[in-house]
Amino acid sequence: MKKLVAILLTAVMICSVFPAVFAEGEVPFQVENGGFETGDFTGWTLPEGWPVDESGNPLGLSSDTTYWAEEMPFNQAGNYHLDGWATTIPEPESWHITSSHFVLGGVGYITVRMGGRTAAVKVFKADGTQVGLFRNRHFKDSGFPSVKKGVGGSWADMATFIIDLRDYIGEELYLELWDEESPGSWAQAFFDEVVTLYDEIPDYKTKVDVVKDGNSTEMVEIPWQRVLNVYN
Ligand SMILES: [Ca+2]
Ligand SMILES: [Ca+2]
Repeated sequence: MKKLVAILLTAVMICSVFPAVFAEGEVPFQVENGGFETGDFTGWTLPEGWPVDESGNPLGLSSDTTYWAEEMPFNQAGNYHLDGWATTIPEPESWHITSSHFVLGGVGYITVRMGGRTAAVKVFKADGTQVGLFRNRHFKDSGFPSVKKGVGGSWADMATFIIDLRDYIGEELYLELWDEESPGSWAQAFFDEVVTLYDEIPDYKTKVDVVKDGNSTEMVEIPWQRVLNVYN
């Protein structure tokens, strides 16, 4: 009996650590390679003409956790993120990449880390109908080099944004990660950790990412935040 209980407990633990990532059909609940942890663009579609290195590999992924002499934090998750600078695409220009298709499961919320003034996430139905536009509203060019809330600003550091897609639960969707065209400085975008399946609504009021502050050894919090749909 004890053994049976132990087996059942183990099964429950495995299920909670590794939630089902495949829908009933072929299309999974989670976008492929949402955190770029393959170290390449597996699962993502790049536009024609995207810059490549001398071996023909697309540019744009970085494993740097900080930038500049002040060691500003990117708030990268894992070992890689998508880095606008690393694409080598000139700053005044716009770019985007397209995710694999997913079926929106769970509670209908997704999260994306984004930084840079012109970062945005667009959401589409499988037939190409756009249903969402969610812009980074974390960018703030003051208080350099601190990213501490209420004291510093936000530049290439990514915050985790919670996107409410409950209207589309059960539907097949895909995302585009955008560096939107815009005049002026900091027309850059940085992305990581696209998660499209949650079994519980992430509590954006309490969740934070913790990073080492710019030019400091102090650990500071980057709060998760809700981002509203501005597509119409
Ligand atoms: Ca990552
Ligand atoms: Ca740009």
